[in-house]
Amino acid sequence: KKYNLAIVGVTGMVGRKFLQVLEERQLPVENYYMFASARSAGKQLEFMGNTYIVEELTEANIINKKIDIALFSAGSGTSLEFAPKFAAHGAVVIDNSAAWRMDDSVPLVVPEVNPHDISWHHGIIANPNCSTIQAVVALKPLHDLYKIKRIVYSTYQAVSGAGMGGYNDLKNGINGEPPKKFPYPIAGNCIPHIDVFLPNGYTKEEMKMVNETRKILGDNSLKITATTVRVPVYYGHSESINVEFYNEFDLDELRDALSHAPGIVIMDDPANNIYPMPILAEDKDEVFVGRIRRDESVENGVNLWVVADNIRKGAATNAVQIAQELIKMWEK
Ligand code: A2P
Ligand code: 11C
Repeated sequence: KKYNLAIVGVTGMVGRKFLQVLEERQLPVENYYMFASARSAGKQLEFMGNTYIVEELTEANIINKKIDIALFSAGSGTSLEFAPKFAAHGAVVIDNSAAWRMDDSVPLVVPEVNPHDISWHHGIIANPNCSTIQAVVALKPLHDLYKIKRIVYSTYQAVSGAGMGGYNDLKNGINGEPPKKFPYPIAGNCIPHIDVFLPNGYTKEEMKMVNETRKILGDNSLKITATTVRVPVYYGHSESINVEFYNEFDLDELRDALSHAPGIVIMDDPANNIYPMPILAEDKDEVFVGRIRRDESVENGVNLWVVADNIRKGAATNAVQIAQELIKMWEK
């Protein structure tokens, strides 16, 4: 059987990457439908040897298309309004925005971590925040083995996480143009401010990491704190992750467990200057882990340095993987 697949926000940073990943992975698709805002309606788009016309996202344009799966990356407002409409017309929406992630009736899925959660969807499956995805891929095998007590996240996030606007702020900022997307220049700078500030003094990005990690790992007792920072890098988020376990661990065994876990590549040979960096992770689907070392200040602690392409594993690849798992489930 072949399916009808829609891409919503196809002209955006993540939308374009959806196309690239879909072409690489060759899902059993009968028809592709391309949607964006009225601004892009009528634009032509080349994809897998065919020309597609971008359609404006309206309810009239989605009925009668028999869409089975819709990959969304067009912002929270669009997802809030249109995901239920697609679901009502029989599609399963895989939504890259933050709109539905913490809704109790919506699974939040990273296929290497909690693929089983896909089965209880009600028409919407949420794709986590990019910085959460790469973190939980690395943490899941360790939580299974040693039970995590506390996590301290510190992130170094690429400008592409803020879409085309973020990308352009760095590109144009290098030539001295003032920023349009960020509150300060990002070229030659670090901005400890991603998404909006909340009453508790944290940013929304920081609280996404806290809440989404708990939901994906299925453990609301996890103690988590986060500081998220925008850095002048185009692609690839980097994270320092400090973890404390309830149980004792052996560092070699921990390293071995990570090296056998799905979706992870270990890059950890300090003697030869081998460690993950955004320039090495760019355009890769895996999560890269290095600088693995004991936290000598606590009883059962470890430090990890985790890097992944935020537009691939952090967004498009993870969503397409969910679509692949969904199709596998349907075909069982
Ligand atoms: P458009 O290019 O027509 O504005 P990015 O995250 O890179 O900024 O991309 C955002 C994506 O979401 C783009 O494809 C954009 O389309 C799309 N988008 C924004 N607002 C809407 C909307 N109201 N309806 C449909 N798509 C939208
Ligand atoms: C960033 N993590 O790097 C954000 C982008 O909730 O999907 C993703 C925002 C989200 O700016």
